[in-house]
Amino acid sequence: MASTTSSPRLVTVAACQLGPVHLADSRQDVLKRMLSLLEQAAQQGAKLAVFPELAFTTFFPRYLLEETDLDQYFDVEDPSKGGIEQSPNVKPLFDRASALGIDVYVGYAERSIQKDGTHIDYNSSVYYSANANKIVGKYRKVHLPGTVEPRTEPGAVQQLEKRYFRPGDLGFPAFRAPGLVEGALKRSSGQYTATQSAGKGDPIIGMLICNDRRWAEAWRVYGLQGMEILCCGYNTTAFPTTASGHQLDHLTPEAAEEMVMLHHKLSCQGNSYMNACFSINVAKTGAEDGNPLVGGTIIVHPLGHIIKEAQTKEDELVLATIDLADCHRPKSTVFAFEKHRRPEHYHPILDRTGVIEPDLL
Ligand code: CDV
Repeated sequence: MASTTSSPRLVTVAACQLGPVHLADSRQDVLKRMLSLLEQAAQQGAKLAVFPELAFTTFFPRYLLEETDLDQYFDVEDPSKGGIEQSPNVKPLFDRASALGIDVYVGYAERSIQKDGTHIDYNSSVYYSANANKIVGKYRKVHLPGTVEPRTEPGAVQQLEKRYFRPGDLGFPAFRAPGLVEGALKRSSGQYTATQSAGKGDPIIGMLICNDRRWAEAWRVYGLQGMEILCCGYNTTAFPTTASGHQLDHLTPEAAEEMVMLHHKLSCQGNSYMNACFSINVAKTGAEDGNPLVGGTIIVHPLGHIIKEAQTKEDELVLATIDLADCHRPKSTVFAFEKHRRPEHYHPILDRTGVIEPDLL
């Protein structure tokens, strides 16, 4: 697809898909796999490596666990001791990223220690900048699927994110990633109006986690901050379930997986198009202890097409060189929000959560 006429802002990005992580796999082994993907990405010129949701462990919300069994899955963030970058489970990834000059998005289970010593748990991601040598972005998953109480029907699949995590409290904060593209306009470069500097600064990044990618509102809040790259890691069950946690019995496993893949791609492609941004959507995939997760790691263009797609359900690097200038034409034409949006008619989006149907005739 041809670039727009604005100057190219090229960056090579890597979606670091992970194959299954089983209950018996040690944190160290998983970290080794992630480091290997990071090395390969850097060798091939990538400046950004995106890992899945809850990357370091199996997708534990599928199990009903006691508090003591849960602890092992979390990384503790204690303001008095430092954040996730101090965790021995994670630090080597960021140290290596700094040495290789490659940024990292990674999902993890966050145990946030409060002033009174209690903790709140979140399903989180951070963006580590190699250029800044620190975390420059943080996100806590807002849309938590599943139930608080375990489903009781025989054979039901559990999805206990609502039990283990609190909904994210940070909103959808876009941020700029320094050093990702060459020649980015800086505040110190001079006085520019917002129109003059639009699309010329350091890349604007947004982060979502798994189920969030299905919610247009989340993308739009980032879109309204000029997001150019959306990073999203996921663990998505390879079959759609009913409200009671059962597989749809009229579908073969193949048809079920095809449907899950369709909805995943529709969400990523549609929302990338409607917000004129690239998106890097990265799976943890394969069967974790017999529990199938869909693959479908994709890098999507602002015009909605898939640039690159994973071919396996294993650890796999999906690499693409993207031109952020490609966001510019749709952002200044069909999706020039300032010209065409009509927020005076969007009240129901803020005023209600669920559906209110028109009165019966
Ligand atoms: N980890 C997830 O958020 N998974 C959900 C499943 C449960 C539907 C998803 O939206 O992919």
